[in-house]
Amino acid sequence: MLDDLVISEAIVKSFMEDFLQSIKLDVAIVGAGPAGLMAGYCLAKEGKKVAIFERKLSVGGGMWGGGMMFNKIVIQEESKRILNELGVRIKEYKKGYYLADSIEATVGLAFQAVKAGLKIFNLISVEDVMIRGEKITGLVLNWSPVQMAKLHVDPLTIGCKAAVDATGHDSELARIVEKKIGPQLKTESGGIMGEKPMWAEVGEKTIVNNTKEVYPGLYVAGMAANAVFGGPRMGPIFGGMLLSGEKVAKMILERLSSRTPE
Ligand code: 48F
Repeated sequence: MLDDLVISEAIVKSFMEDFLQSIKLDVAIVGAGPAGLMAGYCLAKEGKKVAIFERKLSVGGGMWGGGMMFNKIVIQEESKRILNELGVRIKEYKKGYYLADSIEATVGLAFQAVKAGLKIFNLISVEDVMIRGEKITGLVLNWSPVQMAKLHVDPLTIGCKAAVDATGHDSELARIVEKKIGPQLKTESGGIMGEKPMWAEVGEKTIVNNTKEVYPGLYVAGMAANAVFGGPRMGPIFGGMLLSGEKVAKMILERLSSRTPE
């Protein structure tokens, strides 16, 4: 016999345990697109306490939809090894161009990341940051339906040693920092440089270079990196997103390991 109340109790208790575990994180990632998921996968694999907060019901960001809803993605030579490691099948199309099914790539990445220990909180939007001593020390969260319904409900906060803006084209975290404290980002102008027109060849290279710390404690990865530092967009080629997620994880791991214990 199944008791409906036990089902409810199991869900509420276990969610609360997860949430309490995430009140103090090593790394908080915002956005569960390919860059955020890849960063989370790499950090979780190294045993870091890491969670992603994702506004939508689904993870995967812009990867599900392939190009113009044709659900295939293209990746290049340099990122083949990542899909191989994740167990996502790829097929050579022409020399240097590889194809994957966008659904398989999205679920494969998300599944491996969760199995590695990444905690994903969906339906939660990050609406602000906490800054102490000129450094990001935490994020301000609210339920996405609260934002959508424009309800006047105060948010809650979580703490982190490092935060990743993986919010895609909108680069929402960097934008919040710019809005709240002025042009103090580590860009040429101090503000958000803005994304440039589509150019896959250049965009895929700059996205990795632009994956950096943009304000103390805040890193940008994926499309947000090009939006903040002024690189081009690149459409349905996803290798750069994965490489950017991998790079930001590596940078944060180095930073965390060089820190004196708190
Ligand atoms: O847009 P998205 O997939 O970012 P990405 O990982 O990948 C970009 C590609 O999809 C594509 C491209 C390929 O060439 O250019 O655009 O850089 O995923 C970003 C995720 O962040 C969530 C959003 O719902 C999406 O799933 N997001 C954005 N703002 C917030 C957020 C926020 N304030 N709080 C929580 N989630």
